[in-house]
Amino acid sequence: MKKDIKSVNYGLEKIFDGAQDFLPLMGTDYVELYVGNAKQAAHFYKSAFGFQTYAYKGLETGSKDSVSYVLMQDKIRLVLTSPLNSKNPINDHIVKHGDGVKVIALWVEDAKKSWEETTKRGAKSFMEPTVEEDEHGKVVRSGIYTYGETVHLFVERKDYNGTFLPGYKKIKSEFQPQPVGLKFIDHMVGNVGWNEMNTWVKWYEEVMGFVNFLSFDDKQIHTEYSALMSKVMSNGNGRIKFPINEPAEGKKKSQIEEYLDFYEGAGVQHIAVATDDIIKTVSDLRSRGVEFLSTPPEAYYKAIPGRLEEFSHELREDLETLRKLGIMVDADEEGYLLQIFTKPVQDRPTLFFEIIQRMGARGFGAGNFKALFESIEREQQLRGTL
Ligand code: TYF
Ligand code: FE
Repeated sequence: MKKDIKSVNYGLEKIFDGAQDFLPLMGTDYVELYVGNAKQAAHFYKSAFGFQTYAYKGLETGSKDSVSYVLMQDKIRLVLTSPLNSKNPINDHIVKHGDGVKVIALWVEDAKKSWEETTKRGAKSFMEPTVEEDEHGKVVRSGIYTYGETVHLFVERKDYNGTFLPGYKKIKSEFQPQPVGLKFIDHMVGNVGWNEMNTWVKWYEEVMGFVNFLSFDDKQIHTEYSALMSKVMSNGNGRIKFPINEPAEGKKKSQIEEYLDFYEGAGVQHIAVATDDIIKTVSDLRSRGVEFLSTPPEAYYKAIPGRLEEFSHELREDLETLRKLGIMVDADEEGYLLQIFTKPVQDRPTLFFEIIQRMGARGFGAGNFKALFESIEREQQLRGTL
């Protein structure tokens, strides 16, 4: 496995090397989840994950059909949306998928051009370029479908200085739990159906101008029981990274298959959020009741000093503290990374979160895949889905 990491071609040179990026992305603008009860979900993300109340639309602001709570933590904006009556099509999304990510919104300079460039390359339109205005200026948004019923919105806000988007009002809450140190979205992972990974890799290449940044096949990603394949897509400046997973044949049911069964199709599997103090972040999250996958065995932690030594990296954190918190460590020649995964954050075993701290490494924790998947399989066992 170490050999594979060493031989990695990060691929971004392709875009930097002369070619014009037809879809310049400045970052993730927001992530919107469709949920059954946005008010309660907002409370959970505030009290457990340390998000702060930021903006709102609902009956009080004249929004008769849906309600949205916008939460913020450093650069991360999370929108939680619920329908207010049975006629709203958001219901169909929730009935089919349960709570989950509907929108990955990307921050762009020109939303109209983003829509034109992507639809002319084959993207299916979700929303034609639309201008929304209020006394603070205007926002232009447009959107395209990606895998499953998930969409990418392009958000142009250079002529806007209001709170979030027109139609939302800024709100303050008496209840403001302290942030836990989540900084920005590092990557968001999609699970797609059997043999569909390469279709979506090609789609991100052709439609969005992304490059295949890293790949893992089922020979690398497997346990005794199950397997999966994964390819990481990145935009030109590396700010947007979307790994795409597909299930692979194993002795038992892959976690990707379990996801597809319960989400009833392709969708976002996990949101990885970056912190620069994972020990504090994970300690806080644990004390607030966030549940993480079971911790790797003793033998896993015994092997870490060797892994780091192989690449001549010095671990700045105390290994015993990392072990107690269940934080995993992976290394490559550029540096190391620290990561941990929550259990699913809703009743269906679908969406979960990853907390990641990069100490130079640009990978995705390939050295941890085995320990991680064994931990996921212990959960699958309990659910009777392995
Ligand atoms: O994003 C990644 O690739 C890592 C590892 O089902 C990973 O976080 C890959 C597949 C998966 C869970 C985590
Ligand atoms: Fe990840």
